[in-house]
Amino acid sequence: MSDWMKIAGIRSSEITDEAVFKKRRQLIQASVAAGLTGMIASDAIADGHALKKPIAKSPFSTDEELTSEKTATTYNNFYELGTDKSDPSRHAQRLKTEPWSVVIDGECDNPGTFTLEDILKPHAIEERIYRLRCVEAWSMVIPWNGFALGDLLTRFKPNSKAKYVAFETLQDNDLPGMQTRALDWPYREGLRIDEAMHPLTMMAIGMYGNTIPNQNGAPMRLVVPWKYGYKSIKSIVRISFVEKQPPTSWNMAAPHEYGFYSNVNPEVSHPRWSQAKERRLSGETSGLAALFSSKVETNFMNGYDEEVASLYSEMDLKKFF
Ligand SMILES: Nc1nc2c(c(=O)[nH]1)N[C@H]1C(S)=C(S)[C@@H](COP(=O)(O)O)O[C@H]1N2
Ligand SMILES: [Mo]
Repeated sequence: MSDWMKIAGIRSSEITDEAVFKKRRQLIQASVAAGLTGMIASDAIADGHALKKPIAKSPFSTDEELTSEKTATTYNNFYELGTDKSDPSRHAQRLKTEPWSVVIDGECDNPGTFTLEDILKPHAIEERIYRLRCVEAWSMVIPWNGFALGDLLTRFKPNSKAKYVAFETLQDNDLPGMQTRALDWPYREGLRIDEAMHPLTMMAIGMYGNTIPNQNGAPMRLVVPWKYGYKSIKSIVRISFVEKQPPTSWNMAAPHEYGFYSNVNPEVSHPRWSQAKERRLSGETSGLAALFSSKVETNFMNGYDEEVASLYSEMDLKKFF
């Protein structure tokens, strides 16, 4: 049994059948339509299966060809471990993930410092095959294992002042990248509370059915599939409910290039390159081969616009990029 299943208290015999996730899909669709995203967690849990059993494959999954596990674990962005794509896997063992604790603070009724087990144990783990589209115009298709971030956040009872959620990565000066000024450490990211609560937003603790490797953000990282990859912050040690839009690492580094929203948008170019297409690192493409792989059109919101468009109906997405 893989570690993440142990951590989440799952027995391999508890894999649920197709009917269960079809039902969950209906629930989620109904809730999204009704704008009741905050209620999804309790509905699914009350349904009896979500608390203890993994759902084999989420209905949110894409059926595109998977990126090979080798590519997904050796071609990475994780600046704390170095800026080269091969640095994170080369220096992976320098990230110490045990013991791990997570601080939950800010505008909520149940703040505290929690062990990893406290954080993960109540959650059913499912597989979601999501594309992750990097702002550097490449993308991968990865089977992530995890659960909806909203299911975690609601446990801490955010109050009415919690308009945003801020996240921070581990800061450890022994990590090779942190001895440089590549970014202003710690790595920081943030979401508006409705984005954080959206059922597509995932806390991942595994990939390809295995515990998530250090270079991919062990022991837990976000995956926000309709936003550029840098929003999917790795190795999270702090989650803060805040009233004002929090500072985020790439936005602080270059505000004209990286906005707070960072929604995948082929119509809003990065000032130095187009975002209209992406190189799909599928199958075994890795390293140099990736540079020569063919380009595919980039979809608005990475193809999730039907699910997330309502979050932005009042906004000019060219201004709030
Ligand atoms: N802490 C931290 N999280 C991070 C990054 C980083 O440098 N540090 N890079 C981001 C970027 S730019 C991308 S594209 C994705 C890459 O995730 P992957 O290596 O698992 O594919 O992680 C994101 N999360
Ligand atoms: Mo990225």
